[in-house]
Amino acid sequence: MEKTFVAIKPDGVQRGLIGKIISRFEKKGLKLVAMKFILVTNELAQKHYGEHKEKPFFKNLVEFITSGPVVAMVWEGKNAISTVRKMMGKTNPFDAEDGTIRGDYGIDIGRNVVHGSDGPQSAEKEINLFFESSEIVDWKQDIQNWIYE
Ligand code: IDP
Ligand code: MG
Repeated sequence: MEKTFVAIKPDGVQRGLIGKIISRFEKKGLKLVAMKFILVTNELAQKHYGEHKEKPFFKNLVEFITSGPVVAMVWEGKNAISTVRKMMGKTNPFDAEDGTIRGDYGIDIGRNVVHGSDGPQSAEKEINLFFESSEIVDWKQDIQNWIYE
């Protein structure tokens, strides 16, 4: 099954949205396989957001993501990457549909509450950046027959 990297950003943590956000992924039927509560170092932030290095918002983005704790997670499921992206909504909360995480909880593009990998390559890169392979938990979700045909 596909795995994706998801993070609740410092704004989501500060605003007390950890439980609400995790609950959405749980209710969807995705399986949590790794999770930790961490401060992102400058070095990790630079690597994680490396593709945006030349963008005008890069400096603020790195400052923001290192400004307070984040919840780093790996979720697994059929089409987990695109499922999470759909549940998060568009990057700018203003454009994100109601019912998506960013649509329901955000206003500003620089405070959009969650991160989710945008494809198989970034998922692999991001999971490996944030987690040791020993931290990924291999477990059987007993209700799987009620989530998948
Ligand atoms: P994504 O998070 O939906 O994948 P990306 O384009 O990869 O969006 O951008 C990474 C993060 O950088 C966004 O989630 C957002 O927090 C921030 N960001 C993107 N574009 C802008 C912008 O134009 N101004 C400020 N911040 C931005
Ligand atoms: Mg992205």
